[in-house]
Amino acid sequence: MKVGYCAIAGRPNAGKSTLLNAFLGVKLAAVSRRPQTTRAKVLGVDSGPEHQIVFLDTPGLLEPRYLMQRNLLKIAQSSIREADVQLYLIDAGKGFKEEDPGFLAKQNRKKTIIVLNKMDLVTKERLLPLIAEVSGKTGIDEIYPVSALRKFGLDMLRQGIIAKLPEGKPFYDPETLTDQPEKFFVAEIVREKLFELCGAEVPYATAVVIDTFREQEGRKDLIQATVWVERPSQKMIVIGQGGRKIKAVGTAARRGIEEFLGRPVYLELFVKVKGKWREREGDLRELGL
Ligand SMILES: Nc1nc2c(ncn2[C@@H]2O[C@H](COP(=O)(O)OP(=O)(O)OP(=O)(O)O)[C@@H](O)[C@H]2O)c(=O)[nH]1
Ligand SMILES: [Mg+2]
Repeated sequence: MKVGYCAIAGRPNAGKSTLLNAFLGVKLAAVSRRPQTTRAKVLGVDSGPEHQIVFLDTPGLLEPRYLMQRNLLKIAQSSIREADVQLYLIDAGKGFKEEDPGFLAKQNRKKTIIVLNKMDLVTKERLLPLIAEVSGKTGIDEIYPVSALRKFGLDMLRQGIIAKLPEGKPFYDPETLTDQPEKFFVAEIVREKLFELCGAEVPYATAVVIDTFREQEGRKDLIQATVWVERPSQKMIVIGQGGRKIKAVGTAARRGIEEFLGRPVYLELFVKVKGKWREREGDLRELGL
């Protein structure tokens, strides 16, 4: 069997988490229209009769400006180093950016596959010039056009990944989808809804911690989560007029969690302030970042 790790890397918002979900056919990773949604390595296992690809979704690559972003870059880079194959995603609608060669230069070329994602937004005429530009600037000619959202080009890409994997025994049972606990995904679903429903800046200042995750005999599971923000003004935005915003976040998150877990739950959200947590080592550790 062909078995190994495949890191999904690229600039923020390129569609890395969407691609992971598309490969697995399950909504595992948080996706939003805003850049810098993913903050942790998310592992997803794709098993077939003759292959097992262990995908690692990573935070978007960018020049870090504060401590949390530096930590995120380290997470992405360590996944890329560990992996047998690296996918480098480019948003085909936006094209190749000056930063891309810099990020690619640091990586082992032999294990890199370039993925032109969001091809549904690009005309066919743009494809060949784009491929020529990208291969010219990177020297990498393994380039696959796909649409993670519309799910095309994925089978070819999967074959391309498998071809680069070593032979080996599977790491995971074929039924396994991930190694993260349910709690992790529950927190991610809440965070995804904050990204969807709160104003432009606020989601970046939020972290979600699950305080209680309790199965209850004969009743729905109880989940209590704290949404940490950095300033009282952000707390007001997250709570909203008469609590309307947090209620909407809670309802959307509960639906997502129920779909993910396949069972009904009670979800209670609390909003609390922890000043400048994104810049403090200890706070980041406590919040699992
Ligand atoms: N049209 C189109 N949109 C896409 C495609 N793939 C992803 N998107 C959209 O692009 C946005 C970002 O997607 P994500 O999957 O969160 O991107 P990401 O690379 O994981 O972003 P970070 O985690 O922030 O680095 C979302 O609004 C997606 O719906 C695609 O193939 N076509
Ligand atoms: Mg992501």
